[in-house]
Amino acid sequence: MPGYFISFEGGEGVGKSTQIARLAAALRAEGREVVVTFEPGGTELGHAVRSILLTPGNHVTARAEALLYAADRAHHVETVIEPALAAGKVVICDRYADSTFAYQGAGRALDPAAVRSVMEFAVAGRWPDLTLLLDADPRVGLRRARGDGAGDRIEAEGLEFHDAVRRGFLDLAAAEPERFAVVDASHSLDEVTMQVLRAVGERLL
Ligand code: Z5A
Repeated sequence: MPGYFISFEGGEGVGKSTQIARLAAALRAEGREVVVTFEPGGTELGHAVRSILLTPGNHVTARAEALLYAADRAHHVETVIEPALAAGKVVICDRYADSTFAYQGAGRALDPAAVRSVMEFAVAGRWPDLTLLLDADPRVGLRRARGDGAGDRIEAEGLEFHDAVRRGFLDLAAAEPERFAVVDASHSLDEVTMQVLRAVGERLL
């Protein structure tokens, strides 16, 4: 069976990790080999980069931030994603290049062409076969993700930032409807799972 690459995207607390675990279980029950991974941090190097990027109080400029996410991704693609796809596995990745377009491009207002060129270099031609965008008002997601706390360095940004990120994701989905499936993540966990399974079932052979 050929490998298949699925990414999950969306704002904080939209339910990506929960839905990924459910999708992986459903695919394994059908006999598929599944690798679940994430960014930033799906490798040893990524773990170190993640800690720089998300520790509250760290000063990281916007361009440096984009490049650190890109470095994590380049290493992750080459050492985890490509080998798993070559072995015919389904790879499910919690966040990928679209997060950089949305957070650093739209959220930090970096030059979109520059961000795209860095992303092309980082992913080396590997784009997801399917991207599930879990979409919800940031107020819903942040409440779920933060609980009572202030969250990590990026969660702690204001609502204006998270609204721009959401618009960024929706613009990406509108520009590439053949790759994206947009799921309304404001519904209950089970309803969201049904939408996810339907979208994957329609595309994954
Ligand atoms: N970032 C970036 O800026 N640029 C990049 O290129 C990349 C990332 C790759 C990574 O954070 C941060 O890095 C992220 C973007 C930035 N910004 N922040 N912060 P992360 O990996 O630590 O976290 P995250 O990806 O934002 O995910 P999350 O906050 O952990 O949430 P989630 O995985 O989407 O949700 P969850 O853990 O499945 O659910 C959260 C809670 O909500 C949990 O208690 C669930 O039970 C509950 N939940 C989920 N769905 C529902 C529904 N439908 N109803 C009710 N309750 C629900």
